[in-house]
Amino acid sequence: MSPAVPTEARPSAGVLLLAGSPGDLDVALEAEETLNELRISSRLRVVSAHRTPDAAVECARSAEADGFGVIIAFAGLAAHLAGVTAAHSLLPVIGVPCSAGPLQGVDAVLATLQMPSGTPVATVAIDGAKNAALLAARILALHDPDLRKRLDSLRERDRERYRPDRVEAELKKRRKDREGRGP
Ligand code: C2R
Repeated sequence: MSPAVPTEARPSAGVLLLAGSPGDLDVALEAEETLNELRISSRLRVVSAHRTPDAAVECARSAEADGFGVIIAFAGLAAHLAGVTAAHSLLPVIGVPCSAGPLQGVDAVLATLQMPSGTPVATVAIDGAKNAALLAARILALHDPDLRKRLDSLRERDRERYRPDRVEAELKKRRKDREGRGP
């Protein structure tokens, strides 16, 4: 049986980042940072399925021809951007529900998650920009062995932070701080 993951090297496609409003940009920039760390090219645009529907549809339709392999859509409130994007592209779409308004993302997480059958959106946590970028990277890494290595090193670096001796040192420091504060 042939392997499921091709082993030949191919340059990785980029990631298209779509934010529903300038208010979502801080979350979107966190994803951009992670993609930069992994040396994955990306383009960040603000488009809205509600306010600029033609531009949103155009972005989704041209994304594949523009060299993107995954789309990440960031939106809060009644978040339709990821769903509309998935309706107009066959690329994998990851939805990031953004914390906004009185419900702080609970509305957006349901809107992004509860897609009707036939139009898939992979939904991450509220403001889960880093995981969205890492998930996009894992998808692209299926066809890019070098990217796979970079992902592996990044994960190793993250794991370092939770090494038992480091966690133990943190525990000691916190105990000391609490003692210092008195009863
Ligand atoms: P403003 O702060 O600009 O009023 O936006 C945005 O993602 C933002 O979180 C408030 C929230 O409205 C969201 N929005 C959507 C869409 N367009 C804008 N959910 C969409 O296309 O789904």
